[in-house]
Amino acid sequence: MNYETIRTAMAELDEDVLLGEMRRIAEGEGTAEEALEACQKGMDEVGRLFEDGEYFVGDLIFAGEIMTEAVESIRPRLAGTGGGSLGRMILATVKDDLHDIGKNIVRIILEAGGFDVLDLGTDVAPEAIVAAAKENGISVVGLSGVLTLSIESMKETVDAFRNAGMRDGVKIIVGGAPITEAACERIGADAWAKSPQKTLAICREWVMNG
Ligand code: B12
Repeated sequence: MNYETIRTAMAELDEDVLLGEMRRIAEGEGTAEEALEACQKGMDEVGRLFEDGEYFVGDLIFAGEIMTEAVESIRPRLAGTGGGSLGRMILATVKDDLHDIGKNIVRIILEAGGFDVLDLGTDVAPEAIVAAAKENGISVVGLSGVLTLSIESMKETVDAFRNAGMRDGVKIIVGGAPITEAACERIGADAWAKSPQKTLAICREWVMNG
């Protein structure tokens, strides 16, 4: 399997080649994880081309659509037990951020790994996340965001849990392009991750070991 073809097709927005290669993965060639990584690298290239003025917002939207389709197409190969046996958790893109491709990929992996994911969508206000956690008795929360500004929205969300007297009862994991160890500390989250696989491992550990 040549993952470079996937990366290039994603970067060049070549839908036919991208989906054709993903079909081969879906049928059992290569590994789904490496295909996902190649898509991600292609998407980074899309971001760079946008910064350089070669791509426009319409291209970003199209890139989002084909990446989502590509990942959906290999869902059955993203290993796991499924079935929601690890219980319910929340996933949301934070306030003022409309990006949801990364969140949706993380959701696919968490679901494949056994979580029942309550996806609150994008641009979700801190109070709405706290209310949903309270209403559903949820103890694991994943916050996604790719704008630099989202770091502040994540911090506000963690603070909202604290102000509601619920901070000790929830584990919060944050992720998205601008998230680093330093950002995680500033936000006051319990963990952060770049890869969806690592996200699943951390959340599973929380559920298994209380
Ligand atoms: C596609 C895209 C869009 C699409 C989004 C479509 C959609 N449905 O999501 C559209 C066109 C709508 C869009 C809009 C805008 N965008 Co935009 N967009 C991108 C782009 C090219 C890709 C983002 C993406 O999906 N990456 C792929 C996913 C899979 O990666 P990811 O999100 O990082 O997720 C992975 C990990 O981070 C992690 N992860 C994700 N979530 C979580 C959650 C948890 C809990 C964990 C643990 C892990 C985790 O796992 C994921 C899978 O590996 C980026 C550039 C880039 N390369 O990142 C710019 C980018 C994010 N956008 C940018 C900008 C400026 C905008 C706009 C302001 C543009 C404009 N002028 O209108 C608007 C903002 C709208 C808003 N308020 O949010 C800037 C942000 C700059 C900044 N630092 O703040 C970027 C970086 C482009 C750039 N270089 O300038 N965008």
